[in-house]
Amino acid sequence: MAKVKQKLLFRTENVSGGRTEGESGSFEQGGSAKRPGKVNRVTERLQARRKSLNDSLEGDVRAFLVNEAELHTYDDLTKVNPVTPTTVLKCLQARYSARVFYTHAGCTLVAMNPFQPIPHLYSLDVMREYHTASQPQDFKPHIFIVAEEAYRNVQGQVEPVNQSLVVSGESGAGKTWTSRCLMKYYATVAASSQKCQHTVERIERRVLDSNPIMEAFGNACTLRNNNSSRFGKYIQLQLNSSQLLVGASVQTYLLEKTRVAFQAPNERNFHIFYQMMKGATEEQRQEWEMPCDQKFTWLPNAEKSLEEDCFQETVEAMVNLGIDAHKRAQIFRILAGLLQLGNVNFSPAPESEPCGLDQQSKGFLGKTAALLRVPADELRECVSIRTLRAGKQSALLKPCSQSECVVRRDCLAKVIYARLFDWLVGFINSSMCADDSKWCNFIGLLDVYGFECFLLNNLEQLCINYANEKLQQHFVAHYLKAQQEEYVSEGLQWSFVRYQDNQRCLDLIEGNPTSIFSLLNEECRLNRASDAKQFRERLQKELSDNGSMSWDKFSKQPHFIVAHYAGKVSYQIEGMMEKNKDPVPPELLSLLQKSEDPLLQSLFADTETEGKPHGHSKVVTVVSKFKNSLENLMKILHSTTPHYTRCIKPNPDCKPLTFQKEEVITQLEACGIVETIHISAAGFPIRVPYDNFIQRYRLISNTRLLAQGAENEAQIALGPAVQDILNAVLRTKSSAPNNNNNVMVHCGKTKVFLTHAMLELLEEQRYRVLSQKAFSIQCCWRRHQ
Ligand code: AD9
Ligand code: MG
Repeated sequence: MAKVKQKLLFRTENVSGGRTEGESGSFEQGGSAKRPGKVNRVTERLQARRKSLNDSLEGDVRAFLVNEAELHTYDDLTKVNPVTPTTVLKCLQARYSARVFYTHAGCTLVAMNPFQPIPHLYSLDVMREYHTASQPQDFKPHIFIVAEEAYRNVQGQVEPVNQSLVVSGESGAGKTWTSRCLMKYYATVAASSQKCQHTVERIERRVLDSNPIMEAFGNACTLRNNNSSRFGKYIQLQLNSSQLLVGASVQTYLLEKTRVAFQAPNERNFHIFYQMMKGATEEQRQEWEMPCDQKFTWLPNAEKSLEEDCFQETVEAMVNLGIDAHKRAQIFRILAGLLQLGNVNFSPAPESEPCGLDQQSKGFLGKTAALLRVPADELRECVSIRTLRAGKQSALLKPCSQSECVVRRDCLAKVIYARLFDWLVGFINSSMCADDSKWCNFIGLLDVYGFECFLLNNLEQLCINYANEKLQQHFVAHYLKAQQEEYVSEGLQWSFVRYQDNQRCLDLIEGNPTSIFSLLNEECRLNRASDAKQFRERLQKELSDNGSMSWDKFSKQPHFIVAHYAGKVSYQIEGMMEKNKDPVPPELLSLLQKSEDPLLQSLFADTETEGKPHGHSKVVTVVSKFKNSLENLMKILHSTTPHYTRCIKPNPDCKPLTFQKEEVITQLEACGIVETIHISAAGFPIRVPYDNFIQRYRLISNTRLLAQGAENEAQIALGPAVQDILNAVLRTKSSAPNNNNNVMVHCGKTKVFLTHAMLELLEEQRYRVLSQKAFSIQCCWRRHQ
């Protein structure tokens, strides 16, 4: 007997409910999920363990819900039962160990980065397999399923529907890699026309060749990724009525132009500079004043050898896109000029005099001027003397301090690089874009920077995280729709799911009339000296009733904290207003407009150089521009059918095939997978096929399986037995007040849908029945003694 008792106690300890405290309130009948009325000892123990159960499911309930040995076989994370961050993590880990890198998560695809080439995973044969399959969804999860689904959807059953593939994830997770993979897929499967082979081939080539160019100019080696994209990108692949790729257009977002003049320790400048330094011919070296042994301040860590340093590949791509030799020479000469500019240093001078330049700096300034085709003395004057305009005619010249000279020098480099990048994007577009009459639908690929939270965060991170909030809102709306469809197909009602949306956080950042952005813009428009403390006080006064904002009481620097869906981020206010204004001294713009280099001149041709009278300048701020471009992007996304791919970086050191749990769970949170799980938990996260359910709980009602039917008729065949069991359980708690059992269980067409609370009730009742049986056996045994 002692043995039996011990076993039963063990069972009680291991009965699990798995619901976290917060979730119980998310049901429509709020109180129903909480256990009202008399709480017996078993329930107490169950409740005490409830929180930890989510993290560590143990014993036979886990065995009943999740079969650990088979976790790697789960192709869809939402089918892991129950869906909790821990079970999802274990499933991903099991799959990663089994070298399976793609897993569905409902309507999302999770892509784990293997950090090493996986032979044959992306071969032409595999592409063909997915493309020609009658049901690609039945194949193993793969980025090609998403690609193919979007491709088939474009045709639409009723009318064609544009598609968007949104690829997100943190730096180094594999977004750009995935986007390239998708582009190759379409360039292959959408290019089979025999008739216009020549044009199609050319356009495919151009579309693919846009990648090395944009990566050379927009990517850099950072601490997180050797080939980190320093801009966001949305590329539209244009398809004609026969589903052939006939063109493409690309839109970029928020290039990190500061990198031209500032590289964090152990990071590098944009790849193109290193490519030039390593790949230049002797003749080019002479022209660019770039001997092999020349050290450039803005070219740190040049000794590091990367596969991205291939100049020849970039040049070939430029040739294929139609950038002729003359234009290429102009582009590279301008870039060489920027490198020279970085070596110009200023020495302090008395207040009434311009800063000095030593012999070396004079030399570099001269080379810069020659390469940019501007007069050297004017260049020197522009970076070291400010022109103050009091009225229309009079102008006052004021020498800049040493630090002001550095700011102006860096500003010159940044504005030239940013405009050159935009020009390149424009050129690429003109070279790839098809005539409106030639295409009718598109598949859009979005490769944007993921959520960022560093030790110090400023305007760049605020913009990036704001973009992620927007995308998350879009994703949640889309995910809920997909969930709703699943519920409806199982014959369930939908109104039970309540979830927390991120509208409040978005209102805080971009809302009208008062938000962080609006206050920031107002400060910039007032054109007064930027005062971080004053700005923080305004934020505190005007936005403190928004619960998404808080303050770091202990910080000496003026900061504010925003509670994003992916976590809290503390933003530095110091420097934020200046970054938002992003001013370019008019003297610099005038100088560049006078350049004898036609390309450089054209980059600034439309720019207004005369400053408006003090206090009335209409500043188009960084956040206004970004908000506008993001709103346009959201409009496009809303008008398309979205497909989400979440890339996950399994370890911070980019080591091949290494899975670190903490690293992964943080990203699952940041990319919204955990949020998705919470949403799914707000409904009926435990879904048990009828026969499994009956096998485990039949002893509760002594039900007999009177009817046996075909599997697809589960509801008819097994429904009464399931109902018997549920009735038996629900009878035991029918005396409880506020008890609406409808929200705890639903019988779908093939499965029973349970809340965690209902699972607890079932387990509790099962335990009671087992205890009673054990007790009867004990009595019986004693009587026979
Ligand atoms: V960043 O935000 O631009 O800094 P990404 O774009 O998310 O970042 P990227 O695509 O550049 O990351 O991937 C980083 C590296 O991971 C690549 O250079 C590859 O070496 C590696 N990678 C990514 N995905 C795969 C894959 N499916 N197979 C093999 C991969 N290697
Ligand atoms: Mg990238």
